[in-house]
Amino acid sequence: MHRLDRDAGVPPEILREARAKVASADRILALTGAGISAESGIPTFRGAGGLWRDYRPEDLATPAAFARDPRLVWEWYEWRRGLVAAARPNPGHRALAEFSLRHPAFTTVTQNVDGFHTLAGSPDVIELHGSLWRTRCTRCGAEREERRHPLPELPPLCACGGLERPAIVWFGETLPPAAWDAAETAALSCDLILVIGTSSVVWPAASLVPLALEAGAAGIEVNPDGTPLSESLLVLRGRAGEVLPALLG
Ligand code: BJW
Ligand code: ZN
Repeated sequence: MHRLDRDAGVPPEILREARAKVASADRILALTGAGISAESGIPTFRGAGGLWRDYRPEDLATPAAFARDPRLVWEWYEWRRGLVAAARPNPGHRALAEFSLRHPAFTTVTQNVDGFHTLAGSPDVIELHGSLWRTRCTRCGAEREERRHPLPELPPLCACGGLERPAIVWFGETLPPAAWDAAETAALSCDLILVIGTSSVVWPAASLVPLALEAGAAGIEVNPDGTPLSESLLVLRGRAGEVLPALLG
């Protein structure tokens, strides 16, 4: 039996059952959310200590908010870019990266914008909600990588003179079509979906889970709290940084 059983805080028989599902699955899809970066010190969106407790999300993460006050929205993103720049991937990200390098039929789909999966070494990460490290021009649409922090000017300007925005998917916006297509294809063809550190309330990302289950996949949830999808998944109730090394190691 795996040595990390007790450390992960998950009942050994549940962990055994979950490890058997991993061992028997050919194609695995991991869908991650803010909870996997919590142990890196990055606040999640919802729940205690949630990022938006002092800010209403609709004041910041919508196209209308940006049109009204681009500087305020950029200041919020600059704060978050600083938090992420000073933090590092944790054992949860690393367990996924190490496992996916050993299993080529492993796909990582993330709702996170922090880039930690790639930094931990996961190949070909599908970013559904964009990245803190890219900007898009609101005039000409040009996207570019921007890793500097702090930014020399707020809001940043494109070479065309247009205002740049974070290349992040805000409420009411559609997901990047190529990323969504790849995620949907992976969901429809996987044998096992791992649902890690997400409250599973934001759509369409959360819809990947029923899509995979209805196509015949098994499902495992890694989360210290319950979610609307917990009932249809094998639940490993614990923190990703502890559970994932025990599950995938
Ligand atoms: C741990 C842990 C540890 C803690 N280990 N776990 C009604 C009204 C208006 C809109 C809608 C509506 N109903 C549906 C919609 C659509 C909307 C939506 O889903 N809203 C819901 C909130 C209701 N969706 C959209 O608008 C999407 N677009 C769309 O639908 O387009 C079609 C359309 C077009 C035109 C009109 C209408 C529709 C776009 C969604 C974009 C989401 N963007 C955000 C913010 C981006 C800004 C930014 O990052 O700066 O993405 S929202 C925010 O939530 C962020 C996240 O990626 C996303 C998901 O959150 P996540 O990752 O699940 O985090 P949390 O905090 O919710 O949960 C953390 C979990 O971790 C918890 O469960 C903890 O227990 C757990 N945890 N510690 C493991 N150590
Ligand atoms: Zn431009």
